[in-house]
Amino acid sequence: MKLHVSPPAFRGRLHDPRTATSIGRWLGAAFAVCFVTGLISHFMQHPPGSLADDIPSRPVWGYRLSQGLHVASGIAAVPLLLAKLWTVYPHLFARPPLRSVKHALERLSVAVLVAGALFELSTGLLNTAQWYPWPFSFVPVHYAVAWLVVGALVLHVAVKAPEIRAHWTRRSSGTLALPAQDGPDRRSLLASVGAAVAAVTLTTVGQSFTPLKDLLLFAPRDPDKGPQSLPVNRTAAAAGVGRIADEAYRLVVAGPRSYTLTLDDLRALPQHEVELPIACVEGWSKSARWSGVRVVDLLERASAPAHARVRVVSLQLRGGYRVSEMGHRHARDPLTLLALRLNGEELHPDHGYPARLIAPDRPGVLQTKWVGRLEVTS
Ligand SMILES: Nc1nc2c(c(=O)[nH]1)N[C@H]1C(S)=C(S)[C@@H](COP(=O)(O)O)O[C@H]1N2
Ligand SMILES: [Mo]
Repeated sequence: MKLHVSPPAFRGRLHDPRTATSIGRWLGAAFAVCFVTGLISHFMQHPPGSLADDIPSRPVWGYRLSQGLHVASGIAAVPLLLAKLWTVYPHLFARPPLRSVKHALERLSVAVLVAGALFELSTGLLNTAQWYPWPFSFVPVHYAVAWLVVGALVLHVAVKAPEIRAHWTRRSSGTLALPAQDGPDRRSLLASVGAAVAAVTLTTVGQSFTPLKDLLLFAPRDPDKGPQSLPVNRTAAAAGVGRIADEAYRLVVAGPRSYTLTLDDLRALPQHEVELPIACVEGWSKSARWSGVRVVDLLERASAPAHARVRVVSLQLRGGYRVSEMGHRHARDPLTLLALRLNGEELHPDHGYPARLIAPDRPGVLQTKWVGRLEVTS
């Protein structure tokens, strides 16, 4: 007796190549933006070797825009990916499942693409919520899998080039059986996907694009919440520094001519005011008014050479963000301050009392708080 199982029948245009291509190009665009801005963020945080000196310190909002786009395009990709998977899932039931070596390789690349894309979007999304329910370290893994996804995506687009070309030229070919006209069903599917993308974007993008902050609904961070109206990622208590006593505080500037300043010495130096954002890699961003001493003034006093880099060291004893490095463009920028005040008041302990770094066009993780030492490095 022969057992006959017939695969489910999928008819209708919502599962056809034209719908898949329509959604796919928006998904592809979201992934492209996400990948490029991810690379920008990666290189600004971990510049390889001599590249550290090429990182620009302007425009001041550069990293804020780039990282805002990274998180927004990742969030927009979620409904797009779900819609795309729904459109193409009948292919999972196509028989025979494997037709040739070439077909098997193509299926394998799609499996890598789908798994990698789901991994990147879910880990990225949980990261914006500062929730790390996994045993590996987020940044290197998120970065490595991004390359895997992009490789599989390029392969996928190459394999599907005939379908994509047929869609763009609106030519119906016999083998691909693309309907020449769009039907109302397809239009309403695409409109719903577009509405979903608009909804998730508008209700989250306010965390970095403050004019839309009143629409925040799902965004994990409200840019207005926090001491001195500025969010905090790691509090003084969590960092183990608590409130640093004024009398005990010293700033050491280590260079060709090293020196040490007390808090009163720092307050007596020329103070400057700047308006600069904290742009956290996790997607929130907020501008504030900072005042303090120019880092370039502190470096000149130590006779630092013009091309010197600077290592900024926190009084925090443990944790990945206690040290940050700065190329000479950031170190010499007149907007780069060792800030003592925020929005007209002394820094709150959670914002780095008594002194924190604030520099233009710089990822939030590198805006070191509770600074105790500036080291001139060559
Ligand atoms: N020493 C130290 N500095 C730090 C951090 C930290 O954990 N330790 N967190 C960084 C991160 S991730 C961000 S986004 C900003 C947050 O700055 P805020 O608390 O002033 O808003 O501080 C940065 N500076
Ligand atoms: Mo951050």
